[in-house]
Amino acid sequence: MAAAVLSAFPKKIYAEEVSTPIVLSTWNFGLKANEVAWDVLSKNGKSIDAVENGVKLVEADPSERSVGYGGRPDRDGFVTLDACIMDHDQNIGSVAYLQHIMHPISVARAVMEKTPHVMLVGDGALQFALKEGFKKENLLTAESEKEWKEWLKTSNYKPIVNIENHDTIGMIALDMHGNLSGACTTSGMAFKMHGRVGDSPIIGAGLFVDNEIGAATATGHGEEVIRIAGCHLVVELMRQGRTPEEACREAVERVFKKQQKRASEIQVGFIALNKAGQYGSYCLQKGFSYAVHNNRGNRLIEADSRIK
Ligand code: SD4
Repeated sequence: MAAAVLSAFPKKIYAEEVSTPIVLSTWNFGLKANEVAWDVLSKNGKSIDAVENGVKLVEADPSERSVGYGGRPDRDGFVTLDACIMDHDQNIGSVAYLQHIMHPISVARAVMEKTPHVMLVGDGALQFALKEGFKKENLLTAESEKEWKEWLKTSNYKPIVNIENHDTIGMIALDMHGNLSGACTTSGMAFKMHGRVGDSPIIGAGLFVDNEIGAATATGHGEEVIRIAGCHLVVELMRQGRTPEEACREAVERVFKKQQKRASEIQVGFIALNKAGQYGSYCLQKGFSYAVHNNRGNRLIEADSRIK
């Protein structure tokens, strides 16, 4: 790695043993997503391909009920998806409130690579996806429909903290070329208002990458992540010399300070990776895990939390 890049970090960071390539992703399902990403990274592949392929596994899995196919619908029974992607060159692409497409992350990548824009939403995003050859599909599974009908009996919107230990998948990776990329994809909060968009497709909120410094991605209550421009904040804190964990902790602390009265009802979790390959995480509520894969293997780590 170039000395110029390393000199941006305090000595204690790069003096530690670091191992690259490396990939990190949110929640328990990050373990299987990391395997796919690792396949790309370990063969000298690009981080942008690693993160796209990694999260696609989860998007296509109907048993994962908070991302892509099989995701829980909004209050009106529509599965609406949010996703974004960012590479080492500050190329960005995003889709929000997209319906009927199994892989919103790949549509986001197509927005990044094939349009003069950075974000497409709703019907425009769908039309673009269809033009690009993506297939129109029904993403509402019988299980999610059943759960939605049950929910309609009370229609009480009360997001559950750490729902089944897997929520949005956010993935950040550093490849053998020293390049960082990230991807983030979700079906959003279950039974949200129709038209609601969370943090996950918003560059700077649910995901941010600066190839000179590091990358971060978020999970949890998107409204709270957007309020503090979460992932941009985490990367900027790393720029100021914080370790990835310190940066995540400071961002979570900002959420906590402003939301103390309802802090026990919300979750926010960040994972971060710096240019030197050092990583870390922090969350508001206990129970958030993330997966890390490097040359030493793939493992799940429980993030430290503000509320114990
Ligand atoms: C959202 N951040 O739509 C996503 C969902 C999530 O835990 O991660 N929930 O707000």
